[in-house]
Amino acid sequence: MLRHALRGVPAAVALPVAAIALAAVAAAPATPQDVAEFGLGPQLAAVRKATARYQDVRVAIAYGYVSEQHCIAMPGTGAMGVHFVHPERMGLVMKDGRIDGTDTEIDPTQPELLIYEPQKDGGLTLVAVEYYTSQEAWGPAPPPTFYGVPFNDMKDDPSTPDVDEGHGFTPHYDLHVWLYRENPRGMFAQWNPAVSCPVTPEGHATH
Ligand SMILES: [Cu+2]
Repeated sequence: MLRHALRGVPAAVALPVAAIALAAVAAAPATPQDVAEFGLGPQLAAVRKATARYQDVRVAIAYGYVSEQHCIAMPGTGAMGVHFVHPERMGLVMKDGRIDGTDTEIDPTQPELLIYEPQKDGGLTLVAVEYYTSQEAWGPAPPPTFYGVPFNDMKDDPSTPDVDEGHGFTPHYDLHVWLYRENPRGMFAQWNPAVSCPVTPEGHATH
């Protein structure tokens, strides 16, 4: 009993210190503009709290996220980075050579994708979380929202054969939330000019 109580003391002291250290590394808060515009300060804080662990990519992998390998950029507009998908949370299936999903549940604390920016030293820095559902699975209802912020309608445009607006996915709804890298274009924009992909021999980044 006494030993148990003594052992409990250092843990109780250490806990707040660890909490403060975690708060210090948790990056970019929502800009005042985002909070004012959408009034989502507490919701964004909750998502950040639930996803801060994925700043260590090894933790993300342990939780089931899988790298999509390519760093996606739109030169002149910005980049996303390297997507890590969670096959289970998406209900991932392949359809006509594209990624499709059968799961329509959207849980803000359990994003279907995480996005990392490759670093010069080979490391990966978490920059955003992303929510996803396939349009076919979702059905004719209005697009899903993140606390009222509507998802983007994403599908390949057959009239631009050299660009894949669907990014390898079948038609889907998605929303990026730039919780870990402040985005000058806004918290929920598709592309972030403050994120970059490494220059490849073929040119600047892939799409
Ligand atoms: Cu993306």
